[in-house]
Amino acid sequence: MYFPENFLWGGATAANQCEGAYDEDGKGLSIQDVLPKGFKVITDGPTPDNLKLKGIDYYHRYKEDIAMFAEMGFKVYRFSIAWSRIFPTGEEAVPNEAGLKFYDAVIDECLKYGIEPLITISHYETPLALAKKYNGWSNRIMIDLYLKYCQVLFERYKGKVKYWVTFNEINSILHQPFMSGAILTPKAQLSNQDLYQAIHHELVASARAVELAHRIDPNYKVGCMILAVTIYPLSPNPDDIIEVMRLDDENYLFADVQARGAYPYFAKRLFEEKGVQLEITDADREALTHTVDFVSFSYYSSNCASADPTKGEPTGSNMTTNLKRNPYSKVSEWGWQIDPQGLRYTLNRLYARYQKPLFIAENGLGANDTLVPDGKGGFTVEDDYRIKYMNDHLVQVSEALHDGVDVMGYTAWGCIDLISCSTAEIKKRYGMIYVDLNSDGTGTLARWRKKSFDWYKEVIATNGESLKV
Ligand code: BGP
Repeated sequence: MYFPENFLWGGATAANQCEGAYDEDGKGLSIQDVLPKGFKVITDGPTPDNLKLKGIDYYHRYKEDIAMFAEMGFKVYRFSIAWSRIFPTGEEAVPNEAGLKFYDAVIDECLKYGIEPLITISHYETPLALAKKYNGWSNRIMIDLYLKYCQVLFERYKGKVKYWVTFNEINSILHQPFMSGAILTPKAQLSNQDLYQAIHHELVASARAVELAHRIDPNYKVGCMILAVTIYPLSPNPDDIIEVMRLDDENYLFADVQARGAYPYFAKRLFEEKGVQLEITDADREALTHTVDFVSFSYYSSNCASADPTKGEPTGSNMTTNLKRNPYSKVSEWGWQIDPQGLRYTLNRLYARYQKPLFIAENGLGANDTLVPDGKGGFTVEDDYRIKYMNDHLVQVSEALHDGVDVMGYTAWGCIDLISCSTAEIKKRYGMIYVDLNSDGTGTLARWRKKSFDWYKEVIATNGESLKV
C-alpha cells in the first residue's frame, strides 16, 4: 500500500445529522429543522417526525463518541459547526457564547487525543431566518453575514484548529437549492439567473473566507468541498461524450473558481446558453483570486449519462438528476452505484485539473444493519458489506497515491450512525459505531462497536497495510 506516514485517517459527521438539541443553549432554527424527510418536504416549523431534532444526542454524548473515535486511532475528525448555534438568526451583532462553548469543548476533546479537527463551516444548516428573510444565498447580504460568522470562528480557534472547509458540497445547489443554498423559491420556479447569482455569492464568500483565514492565521489550511458526481458516458456515442463533458463542466465550475481564482474558460458559453448575466463587481473578481489550499470532495458512487434522456435506466442517486445505471456496477440498498475504481479515477481527474492536495472528506456505504449479541454481554453488527466497501475504496486510494496523486487524508462518512441527509432516516447507517435509535425515535441511544470498528482500527494502526487487494 502507498499511504504516506502522515496520511490523515479519520471520520466525518455534520452537526445537523448528529447533535440533536435543536433548541438548546440559545440555538436558532436551521433549515434542517424544517426538513423532516430529507430535502423533499419543507415544513413551517419543527415537527415531531424530524429525527434530526434529537439526532443521536451527540450534543450531550460527544465525549463518549470522540473517545471511541480516538480508540479507532483517528488522526483527524471532520465535523461541522451549526451556524445557528453561533448566530441564531444569522444577524445578531454578538455571537452566542453558549454555542461557542460547546464547540470549544468538542475541539478540546479532539486535541486531548491528538485528533486534528477539520471543520466544515457550513454543512446544509444555514439559519432558517436567513432563508425566510433573504431567500438565502440569492441575496448578496449573505456574503457579509457568512464572513461575520467565519471571523468569529477563525479568531476563536486560532492555534487550535488547522483545517477548514468553507461549504459542504457547494455544487449540490444545482440540485437542491434549499438545502444547499437556503433558497426557498421552489426549484422549478428558480431561474438560472437567480441560481447562478446565488452560486456567485457563495463563491465570493468562500474566497473571502480563505483570505480572512490566512490573514488571521497564516497556518490555516482552507479547502473547498464538492460533491464529486463522477459520470461516465452511457455509450461511446460522441453525443454522450459531449454530454458528460457538459455535465462535468457544470459540476467542476465551482472548484475551478475556488482552486484557480477565476471563472473557467467555458463559463462564458455556459452562462450565455443558460441566459445568465452575473452581477460581478471588481471587488468580487479580486476576492476570487484567493484560492483554496486543498480540494476536498465526497465520493459515494459513479453514474452514467446520455445525450438522449430516453436511453438507459435511471439511477437511485437522489442528489443529482437524470443520471443512468451502469450495467457494470453493483448498487447499494438505496440504489447508489458502487464503483471503487471510480474513486481512483476521480482522484486522478481532480488532481490533473487542480494540482492541489486532495482530501476525501466523505465516503462510505449506507446500509441496513442488524444488531446481534457480541458474546460478551453487549451487541455488535457483522457488517462485512461495509468492510468490503471501505476496503475496496481505500485500495483505490492507495492506487491513486501510487499514480502520484497528492491525497492528504480520508474521513469515512458517518463514522458513527447518524440521520441521513437525503431521506432523514436512521436506518440508512454508515457508522462503524452503531447507535441504538429506531425509525420512530425510540431506542436507548447506546453506542455499540460494529465489526468494522476493529477493522478500521487495524487499517489505521497499520497505515493501510492490512487492506486486502
Ligand atoms: C452527502 C452529505 C452528507 C451525507 C452523505 C450521505 O451528500 O454531505 O451530509 O449525509 O451525503 O448521504 P445520505 O445521508 O443521504 O445517505
